[in-house]
Parts: sequence; structure tokens; C-alpha cells
Amino acid sequence: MSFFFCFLCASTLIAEDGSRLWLRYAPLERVGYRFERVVADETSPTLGVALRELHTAWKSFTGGEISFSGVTDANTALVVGTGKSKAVNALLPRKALNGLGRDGFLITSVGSHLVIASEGDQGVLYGVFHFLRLIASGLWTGETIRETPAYERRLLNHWDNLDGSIERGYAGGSLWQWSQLPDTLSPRYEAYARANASVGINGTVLNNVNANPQILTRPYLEKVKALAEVFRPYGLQVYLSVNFSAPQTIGGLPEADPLNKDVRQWWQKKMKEIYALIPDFGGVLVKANSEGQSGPQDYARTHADGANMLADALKPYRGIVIWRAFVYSPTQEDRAKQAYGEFVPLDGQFRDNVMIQIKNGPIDFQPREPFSPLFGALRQTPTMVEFQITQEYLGHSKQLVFLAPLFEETLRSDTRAWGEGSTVARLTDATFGSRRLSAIAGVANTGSDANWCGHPFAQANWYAFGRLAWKHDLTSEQIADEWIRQTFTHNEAFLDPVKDLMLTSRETCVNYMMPYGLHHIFAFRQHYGPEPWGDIPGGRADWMPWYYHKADTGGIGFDRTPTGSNAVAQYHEPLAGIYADPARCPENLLLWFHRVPWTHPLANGLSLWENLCYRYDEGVQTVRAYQKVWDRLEGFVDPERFLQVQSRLRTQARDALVWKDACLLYFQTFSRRPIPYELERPVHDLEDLKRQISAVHGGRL
Ligand code: BDP
Repeated sequence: MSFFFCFLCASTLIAEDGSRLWLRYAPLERVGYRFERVVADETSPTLGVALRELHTAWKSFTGGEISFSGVTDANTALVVGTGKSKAVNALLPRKALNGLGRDGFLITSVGSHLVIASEGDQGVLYGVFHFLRLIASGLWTGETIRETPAYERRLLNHWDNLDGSIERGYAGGSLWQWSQLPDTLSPRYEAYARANASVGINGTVLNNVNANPQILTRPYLEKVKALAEVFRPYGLQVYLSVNFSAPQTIGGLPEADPLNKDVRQWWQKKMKEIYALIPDFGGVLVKANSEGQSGPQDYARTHADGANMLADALKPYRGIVIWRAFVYSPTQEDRAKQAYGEFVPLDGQFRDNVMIQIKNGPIDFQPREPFSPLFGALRQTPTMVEFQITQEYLGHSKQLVFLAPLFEETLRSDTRAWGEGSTVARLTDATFGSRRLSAIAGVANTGSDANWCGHPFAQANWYAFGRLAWKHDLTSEQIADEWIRQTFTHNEAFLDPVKDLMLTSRETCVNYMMPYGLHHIFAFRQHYGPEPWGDIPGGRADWMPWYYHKADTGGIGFDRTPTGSNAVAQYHEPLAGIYADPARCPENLLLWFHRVPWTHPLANGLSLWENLCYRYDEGVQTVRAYQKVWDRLEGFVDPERFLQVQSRLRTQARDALVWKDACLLYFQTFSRRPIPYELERPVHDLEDLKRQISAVHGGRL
């Protein structure tokens, strides 16, 4: 009998389908904290959830039941409540909870008791989840913790369609069973709300930004109301994406001009109807005049006219308008510059309940982009980051790519807009100016798959988004560490290599897909594989890979310096100067901002072409190394999740090789230089790859 087989026999690893996410509350040998009784003397649906969670978790950690009491008649009590609780007040000084707000919490020891408290019951729930996270991770130290969230609104954006499909969804169909709502409530709705609350997410936009106007009809609003009721105890507010032409399409009006009195009235009535059904409705998300969606510009009005009309209708109910800055059209102007051009002149014209939601980069959720120059350029309008949790451009749910490093890179980018330290995080969390609203959004990666996200490791991206939305200065390392501990094991023999794998995985993906600032050379429509040669004669130029890489025998890259599109000028100094100078531009963004000859030397003295070859190869080799790491860890993981990851890593290794061969063989037709001879030789033929990839999308290209 092999050692390995013995090891497996000895272990108690039971197959897990991943449905419990990071909330598995695995039995603990050492819980690290003991109490006799939980003391709670208030009731509310949210506090009920918090107490239930404590009970479930403790039973799972220790196997024992916990007892509850209304008074502190124990030597060691876990006291849970708000500033209204007698037990909490008896233990804490009068002002201890001041400043925590609705969502913040305090966890502190008072004598032999532990108190988890907040000003509001939502904060108590977050405090309980935080406490349980530390216990489950084996990271509980007993120190006082006082936390308030970085952003007031921490939102998921679902790109779910009313027919049950999900735009850019890779984990099955929509969670929302529209045809069964409002009468039948899937148990997953509550499980979803619980998972979000556990990481502090407090809002959800239920439907696709390419919005079907039907969502605003009465039957759908009744369904939305049913979901909102399930979510409410978890502090999860509902928002909807709205279609700008709804007054026309479902309201029967001849137009949707935002300055038309009837149109304005229609929206006012609609909001009244929504708030009568859902009193805590959060607001609306709008994609207007973008990729074929209607909008105020159809009537020669501005984005501000459109947003303000909706803002006025929402104002009486304290709802907000989230207006997306993802706009571009097939003009001569560099796509990366267009949103700035459209929105900066409107700064100061938006109502105070309007926020502008900006994708992290100026193009579209690429494996690497510089931050969008709109951050810091809109000085009087609250802005929020939109991240994409679903891996549209980072390997779908087939590839293991941990996105916290990408999120962190954006949040920490220093725009210099208000001087040094004007990071995207601080520009959007209401630190600067007189802004009141603060929010952050992530395009969800959840679906009907048993494990929610398709890839077991894709769960970490949902988790990471929530944790960063709560505390934007957490590091990717901290997030990976606590996620692995809760989702798999504390065992360092597993923890360390898996953490390393997660933390390098985003850069690895950049390496085998688009190193040195290359972008958007994806296969048309599906955005999974490579198609740097892609072209549709007569098609939109800004949807073609050549628009972005501009490779020919003279070199490669997009000139965004003053000799080219001058997109660099949209950045504050000293960034504009740094980005414009090929010698100072960060190498990982070189081809984003510069067009350089194939022979252009990089810092290591090798030419760009040679470096491209090494990077693509490094990406492939690192995925192969991940396979070895994972296979060695078989004894630590239940068989179901082990095999799921193993098989996906095989796919990732194969597809990384396709990326490398496709890009290097195609670009070689221009560089006319050899792939350095010590590197593995391509195993595909370019013409075969072209045929295969074109076949995937029906031979359209
Ligand atoms: C792109 C997606 C497209 C979305 C669009 C958006 O390919 O499906 O509708 O973004 O954000 O990344 O509106």
C-alpha cells in the first residue's frame, strides 16, 4: 500500500460540492475561545440571523449546542447587541459605540465577557460574521476590533437576464427563478444573502445592465419585492438596472426624452410604485448610450440630463442613480479616451444623489489596464469603481485566477488628483471633497452551479471583492490567507503553496495572455481564447484586436503619447509625463501607451520581441507548475473539489499554451525573428489555430 493511499485512508475527507463556500465552519481541534452563554436581550430579524449564525457555527466548530440568555448570569458571556441592549450598556462605557454607524462594529473583552456590538443591528450581524471568520480561520487573538466599512454601498451587479441566462456568466444559469417568483422562494436566495452579509456586501443589482424594460412592470416588481424580503434581514438592499427607453417600451409614451414632462412623470410614478412595494429599494443602475442602449443623447440631451431626471424621481425616497461611464462609439477617437471626453465637461452638473460608476480601466476589464483617468478627473461628482468579478477576460470559470491583486492594484493606484496619496480607493471612499456618497461595485460571478461560481477558486474572487469593499487596505495576501483557511484548511503544508499559487495567478494569466500592456486581443464575442488576427471586414474597428495591438513589421503597441492619441494627457502629472516616456513608462503598460519596434530594448537588455517570448513561455510554465503544486496536495482536499481543480488546471495549461502559440506565431509573422531557442517550440500551427478558433464562433471570422 502506498504512502499516499494510507494518507487518504487516515483522513476524514468527505466529498464537498463547494456549496458551503467559505462558511463551512469546519470542526476545530482548538476553538481558541470559550463562553458559557450567549446573551442577547433584543429582537429583530437581523439580530435573529446573527444569533442563528452563531449557533450554527458553534455547533459545527465544537459539536455542542450553545445556550442563550437575556441577562448576563454567566461567568463568561458572549454579549451581542446594539446600543439599545441593557446587557451591552451594562458592560460598555456610554460612548463606546459612537461613530460605528449602522454597519460598523466593536468586538471587545470586558472582564471575562466578550461583547460584539454596534449602533445598529446590521453592524451586530457584521461583527458576528467577523468574529466567526477569525475563529474559523484560527486567527482569533482576543484583541479589541473596531471596524467601519470603507464604502457605504458595497454592491454586486448581476448581469442576469429575465430568461434565466447570464451575460458573461460562467457558473450556470441565473439564481433568480423568475417564472417561479414571487410564490416559490428557492432556499438559495437566503443562502445568497447570507454569503453576501458574511463579507459585508449590502446591495445587489438584480438584472443585466443591458436591461430588459420588463423588469419595471408590475408582475416583475412583485417578484423583486419577494426577493427583497428574503434579503432584508441580511441587510442586502435591492437595486435594479433600468432601460432608459422604458417609458416608451412599457409605458406607451411616444418617446423617452428626459426633459419631456410626461416622461418625467412616468418615472416619478414608477418610483412611487417601487417604493410602495420595496421601501428600502436602493436605486437604479443605468447603461445609457453605450453599445446600442438608448439614452438621453438620442434626444440631444446629456448624460446629466438623463441621470438628473431619474435622480429627481428617486430623491423623495433617498434612492440613488448609478450612471455608468462605460461609453464609447466607433469614432476616430481612441476608445480609451472617450469616457473622459464625455463626462468631464459634465462635472458639477449632476444631482447629489447621482454617482458615476467607472470600470477600473479605460477600456474593458482587461487582464491589465492602467486605472481609468476619470478617477480624479471628476472632482465634484461622486465616482465609484466597477470591478468585474466574473472572469470575462481572465479565463472564465475554467481558469484559476485570483483577482484580489488586480483589485488591489487599481485601488492603490495614486492618481495624484488631489496631490500625493489620491489613490483610487481614497477618491471613491469620500475622503476628498465634500462628497457624501461612497460605493463600489463588482460584476457578480455567481450562478446556479452547486458551488455558486463554477471554479472552486472563483469563490475567492467574490469573497475578495466583499472584503475589499469593506476594508480597501486589506492586502491580497491577507484575503487569500483567510479564504483558504475557511474554505480548505489551516494546515500550513497546504496553506503556503496554495496562497503562493493564488497570489501569482493573476500575473501568470497576464503573462500567457497579454503581457507588457497588450490588450483586447481576445477571440471575438466569447472573450476566452486568443485571436490577435481577428478581423471582420466592414465590422466595427474598435471591436477588432488589430485596433489595439497595431502590430506590423515596424513594431507593436498603441501610441497614446502626444505623437499618437495623447490619452496620456488625461492623467495628472507626474503620471502623464511618466506614461508618455517609453524609458519611464512601467514596462507592464508599455504597449498600452507606446508603439515600439520589435527590437526595442527593455530594462534587462533584451529586445521587446525576446521579452514577449519569455513572458508567454513563463505564463505557460507557471501553470504547469501550479498543476504540480495541486497534485501534491491531494491528501488535504476532499476528492470532489480536488478533482474539479485538477481538471480545470489541465484545461488552463492547455489553453495557456494555445495563447502562447497563437500570439507568438502570429506576431512572429511581423517581427520575423526567432523564438529564443532555449524556449519550448510551438506545438500548434498558426493556420490550424486560426481555423479552430474561428470555428468556435461559427466561422464568423
Ligand atoms: C463588456 C461585455 C458586455 C457588457 C459590457 C458592459 O463584453 O457583455 O455588456 O461590457 O459592461 O465587457 O456594459
